[in-house]
Amino acid sequence: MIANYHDTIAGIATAPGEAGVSIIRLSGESALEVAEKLFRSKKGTSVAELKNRLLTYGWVVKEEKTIDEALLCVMRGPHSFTAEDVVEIHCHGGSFLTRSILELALAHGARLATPGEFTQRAFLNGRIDLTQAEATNDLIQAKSTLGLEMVVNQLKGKLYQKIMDFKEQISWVLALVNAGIDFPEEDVVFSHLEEIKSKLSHVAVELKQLIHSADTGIMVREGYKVVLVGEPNVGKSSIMNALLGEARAIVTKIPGTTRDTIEESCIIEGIPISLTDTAGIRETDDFVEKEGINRSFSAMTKADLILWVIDMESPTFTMALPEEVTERKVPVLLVTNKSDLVEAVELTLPTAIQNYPKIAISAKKEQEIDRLKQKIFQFISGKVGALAEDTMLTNLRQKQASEAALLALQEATQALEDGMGEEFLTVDLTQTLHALGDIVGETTPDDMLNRIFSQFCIGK
Ligand SMILES: Nc1nc2c(ncn2[C@@H]2O[C@H](COP(=O)(O)OP(=O)(O)OP(=O)(O)O)[C@@H](O)[C@H]2O)c(=O)[nH]1
Ligand SMILES: [Mg+2]
Repeated sequence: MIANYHDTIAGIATAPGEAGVSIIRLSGESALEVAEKLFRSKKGTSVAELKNRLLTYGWVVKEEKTIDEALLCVMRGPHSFTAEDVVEIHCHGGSFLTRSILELALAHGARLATPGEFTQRAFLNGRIDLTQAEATNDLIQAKSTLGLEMVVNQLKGKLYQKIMDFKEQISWVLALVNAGIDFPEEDVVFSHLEEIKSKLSHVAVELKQLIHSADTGIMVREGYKVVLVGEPNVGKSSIMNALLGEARAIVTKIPGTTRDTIEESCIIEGIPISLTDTAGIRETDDFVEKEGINRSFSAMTKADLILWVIDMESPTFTMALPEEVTERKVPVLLVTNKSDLVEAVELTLPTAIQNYPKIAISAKKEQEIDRLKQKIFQFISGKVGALAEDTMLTNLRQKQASEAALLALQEATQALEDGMGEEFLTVDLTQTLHALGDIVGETTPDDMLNRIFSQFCIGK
């Protein structure tokens, strides 16, 4: 994809399906030429003469036959999204029509854009860094207001600036160390020791904070995973429905109703939640149910919070959490359900689960559902404390590159403290710079870049 990025690409920028308007986007050296062949402005002005960023009314033509009425916009590089010449054709939104116009553009010399290729070009042409490119995609997929705010900060280049600031400080130290190698008689490193130490420790502290922010960033971007588990018939599906405010999962009085995991999204206090209902856990010979129960356990291992549902009217305690979950210390909230059927809401619980926080509700009567939501939010709010900061890491890739940078930086600091030679310091500092470059995409290998952009939607 990177090798031939000077050709002209075309893609449908709007969502597939019927719509009022669709947009076909062209980008590359011959974008205007391709547009010239398929568009006739009402006034007869050629595409090459059209002013930048103005919509021009006209018709899309195929072999001089009009196939649509359209508006065309020219954005000449470098002042465009990709920094190349870009043309947008705003046509009517029929899916056949939109595809026909795209095919026309391809017939006139454009190549079909791969997913994310427009953004990839913006990145390759230096208009945005990798974190901004990722933010562009995240913006499209944002699930909540909070997620949007976070991504907009990244889109504005706040993370990029922070990383660039780190790089500047490390480069300054590296320059001194190199000077020390070139002029050994002056002992440059020793005479700047305090300043060097303070710069390295400052960057290390800030990097640690950033790494710490990643869990929150990823959670806000992807959603906080809440999983409903428990024995059959305790009311898991009823709680799922009450939290969603719709009858999404099947509820019956027959134990073993839910066979497969069901995942849905909802928002609690601005945080996107991914809610999973699971098959009730019990010993069974039924092959299908067994498979469902395996899935229940697998959902538990991915949970950020487990809602362990217990039937207050006839409590049984044969279920146990898998080791993986207890080892990972996944928070558990005991939800004692069917409070409408019992007089006293106090339950005698086995010692193993006694200390988990609990809440009594009635899913059927929709009692205490708001309080359950608040409780869920309390679990999350410990994590979203870091949201006050405006710069966060938002995906695993950024987190891993930051961890690599921190590790190399810690090694540099250690080398300095151990009085190792400048050559050792140079290696560690260069590695730190390399890992920092990875975060913003400066040193990211091509195959990794291709993988990142291929996850984008087509036309972006
Ligand atoms: N009285 C009362 N009945 C409830 C309550 N919650 C659920 N039920 C009833 O309990 C039965 C089982 O509810 P479900 O939501 O299907 O239970 P489940 O845990 O999803 O069951 P499985 O899918 O079989 O594991 C149904 O008859 C519900 O109407 C409640 O709060 N009060
Ligand atoms: Mg169920």
